[in-house]
Amino acid sequence: MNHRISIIGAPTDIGAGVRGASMGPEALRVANIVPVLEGHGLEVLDRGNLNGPANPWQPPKDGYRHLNEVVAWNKAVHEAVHAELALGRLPILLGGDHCLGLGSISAVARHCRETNKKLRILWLDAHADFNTNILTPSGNLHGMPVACLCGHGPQELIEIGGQVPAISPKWIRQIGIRSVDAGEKRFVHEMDLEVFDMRYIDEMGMRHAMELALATLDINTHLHVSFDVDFLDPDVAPGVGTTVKGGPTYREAQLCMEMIADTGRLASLDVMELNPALDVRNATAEVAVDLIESLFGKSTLMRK
Ligand code: HAR
Ligand code: MN
Ligand code: MN
Ligand code: MN
Repeated sequence: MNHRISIIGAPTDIGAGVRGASMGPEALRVANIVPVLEGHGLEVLDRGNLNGPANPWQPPKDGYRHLNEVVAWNKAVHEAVHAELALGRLPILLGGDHCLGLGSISAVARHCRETNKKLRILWLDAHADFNTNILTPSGNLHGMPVACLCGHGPQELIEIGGQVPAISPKWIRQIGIRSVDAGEKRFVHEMDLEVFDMRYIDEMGMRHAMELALATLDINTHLHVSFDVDFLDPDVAPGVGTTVKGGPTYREAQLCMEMIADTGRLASLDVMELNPALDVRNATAEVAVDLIESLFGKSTLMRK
């Protein structure tokens, strides 16, 4: 794995239906994300925070809330993430709400085209984030980034990566899903997304889900993890805007991260949707940093 890490903060809640994810980057810093990674021998550069428009808190227009502002933030994220990849570094995007996964992953996809790499995306989330302006019950763009990446969304958003669609649905594995809207569910099936939902994890176990999600990676694969903190059960992670009961336990999430670390292929990461306004003494930020530590190779005594 690349040991040169760049932290990029994107302090906005522009795509969310609840305010507060804009404070996520600072809460992760307060939870010691930089020294914890440095403690594992990684070289960490904190690039500070990106800038973008304020949240005007308006109702949706044509099924999209704050589209212009979401485009501006995603352009900033796209350029920042791409610049770090071009320098040969491993970007960690600190969100911010999950609409920014579009800017981040479109940058990763562009970098993979430029360097002839295969791309595998692990989408760790309670939600499929596969809505369109027709299907969405809310107009919130954090419910749409996966559809946008696959080419289904407003032109000014889907073209940010320079190629439409930015990715193929075949490159994605969704894990932990347990809240999908009715129309969104039909669209997930139509596009044939590979989803390891909570029912699958209950029946088959996290180990088996991850074995399949990580199958067929090779030396030429760029592995991107988009970690929506609401992936976790609300008992361990209350500090998110859209909690959904019945998520992975602390240990199930650790196993997920440990198995990703074991591949040695992790090359970029998003940490999204942390909402300090809803957290309890920064506990969710601390759990997120714990899990990130495992993702970067903290191991138990059983392994080297
Ligand atoms: N599916 C719902 C909607 O589109 C809720 C989406 C919530 N998304 C996130 N990110 N919190 O996963 O409004
Ligand atoms: Mn999400
Ligand atoms: Mn979510
Ligand atoms: Mn440690």
